This record gives sequence, structure tokens and C-alpha cells, in this order.
Amino acid sequence: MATKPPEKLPARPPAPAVRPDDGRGGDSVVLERRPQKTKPPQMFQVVLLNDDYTPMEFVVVVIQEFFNKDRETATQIMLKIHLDGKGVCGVFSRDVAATKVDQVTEAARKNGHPLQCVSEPIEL
Ligand code: TYC
Repeated sequence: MATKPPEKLPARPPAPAVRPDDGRGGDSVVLERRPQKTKPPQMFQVVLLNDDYTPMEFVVVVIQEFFNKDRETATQIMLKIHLDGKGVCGVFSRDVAATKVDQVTEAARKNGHPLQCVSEPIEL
């Protein structure tokens, strides 16, 4: 036996009242600028020191190989170190800087040169 369709549809909940935008920003979203919490990581410059014994050519090759400089730039950096006593070869994160120091020191030692390489935190 078929059921009779209801005579009246059930009452719908009333539509939410939508007020026209009054232009006063009542519903607008405000994005607040929060002070940045994470500081950028400390960076380190890798520095070569001058000495009286390491050949200029060896220093130029080291700067080319480990700091990815072209020959001209590497020569300029080497000459600056030779004249000023030290020079920056690159700026890196802590771990990468430490690896560069190890690689350069090992290459110098293997070749019998006293070349010294250090890393220094960059002050802000
Ligand atoms: N002073 C060295 C020389 O006259 C050259 C040199 C340059 C050495 C840079 C070290 O980091 C250095 N042979």
C-alpha cells in the first residue's frame, strides 16, 4: 500500500538574515603582523691567512677548487691575503664553513704547506 505524500512540505529553517555591507568593515578579516620569532641562522666567513711559504699558485687553486671562484677572482683574493694578511673566501652556514676549513687544511697538509684556514662568525 502506497503512502500518501505529505500535503505540506516541512517548514524550512529561516534563511539567515544577510545585511548589506555597511562599508564599516564589520566582517572584514584583519591580518596582524606578528614579530618574527625565528632568527636567520648565524653565518660564518671562511678566511685564509697569509704565510711566507705556501706558493701563490697553490692558494689560487685552493680558492678555485673549494670556493668555486674563477681564476681571476681567485687570484685577486690570493693577492689581497698576501698583502693584508687575511681574506674572506666565502660565507656559509656553520656546518658548510667547518667542512671548507677541514677540506682546505687537509689539502694544505697533504701538499706540505702551512696554509691556515679559519671560520669566523659574521657579526650583524
Ligand atoms: N705569501 C705567500 C707567498 O708569498 C702567498 C700566500 C698567499 C700564502 C695567500 C698564503 O693565504 C695565503 N708565497
